[in-house]
Amino acid sequence: MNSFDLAEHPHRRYNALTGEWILVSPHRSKRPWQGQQEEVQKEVRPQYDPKCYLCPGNERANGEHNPAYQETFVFENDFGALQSEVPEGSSDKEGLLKVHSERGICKVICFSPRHDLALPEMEVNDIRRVIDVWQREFQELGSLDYINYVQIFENKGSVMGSSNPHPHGQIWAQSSVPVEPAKETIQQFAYYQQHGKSLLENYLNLELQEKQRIVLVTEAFVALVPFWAVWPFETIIISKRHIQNILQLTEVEKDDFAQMIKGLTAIYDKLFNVSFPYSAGLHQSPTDGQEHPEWHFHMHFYPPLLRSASVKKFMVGYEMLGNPQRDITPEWAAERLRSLS
Ligand code: H2U
Ligand code: ZN
Repeated sequence: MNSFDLAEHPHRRYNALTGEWILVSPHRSKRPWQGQQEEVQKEVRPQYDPKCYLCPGNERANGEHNPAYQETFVFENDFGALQSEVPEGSSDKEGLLKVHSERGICKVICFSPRHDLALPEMEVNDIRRVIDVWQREFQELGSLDYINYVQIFENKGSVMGSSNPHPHGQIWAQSSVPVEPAKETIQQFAYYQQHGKSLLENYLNLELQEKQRIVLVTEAFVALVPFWAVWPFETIIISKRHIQNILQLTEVEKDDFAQMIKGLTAIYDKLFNVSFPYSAGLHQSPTDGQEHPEWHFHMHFYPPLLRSASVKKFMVGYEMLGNPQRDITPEWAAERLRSLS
């Protein structure tokens, strides 16, 4: 038998950020690349759609009219999953039936007045305006005393459940730290306690040495396919500087972040020659009044597509019952993405 090779042999990888494991089966992906063989019908959208509830001036479900906004527009989600006024309540029966009331605020952010643009097609300056909005909202929502976490995200594409092609994102801000950032808090905290350094700072240094999983580098950020990626073309944007949240980005870094988001999403669009669907979002320190020196600002991209514009990865079977599994290696995915930059 040959010696163990990450590119050949089945193995488990550890996700240092969540403490979870994934199964990688590289021997199954020895088939030829078929990514770009599909002819995709490009959807042509108007700049303004009179029936779109996000376009300037149009009516929303609650009867309100959007203003004639020129840049970005933020409103409270008319069907928010969270509500700001909820009676306080909790119970715990023998540690088995636990419940507590949850308060929060859900908002929708229109990235642009243009119905036909997605982030990769927007000007860097306009993406920079979206980052300014994220910063402002994080500040405002995070300073409310009952808000302890502000989750900023985007669902792009109907396969991700996005209800409308108009470029938009969401914010869900709430009293509890949701499960994913809570896992990352535990992992980063333990690492910081032990090493006195940010987990992602040390991880990024390793990645910059190994180079194989790097996709795109700017002045202040690095985009890479994480060592422990679950989704075929999953990426993470990590700030080179160890900062806890978006409020600490300088003006120059915000411009650079806009550049990075445009660059990465444009690479994604080239991969299968389609407006690439994903769920993406910022992960940053909780807004619970603590300092959280362990936290390191980053952004995840979780795209579902596997082999073409229509073949997506399913998280079923073993993945629901065991743990996530992938065939193509993160190194191979990174190489594909890098070749498109
Ligand atoms: P998604 O496309 O990611 O689902 O986000 C759109 C959000 O917009 C969705 O959460 C809200 C939905 O509740 N919405 C309004 O707030 N007002 C409307 O008139 C329609 C949709
Ligand atoms: Zn629209």
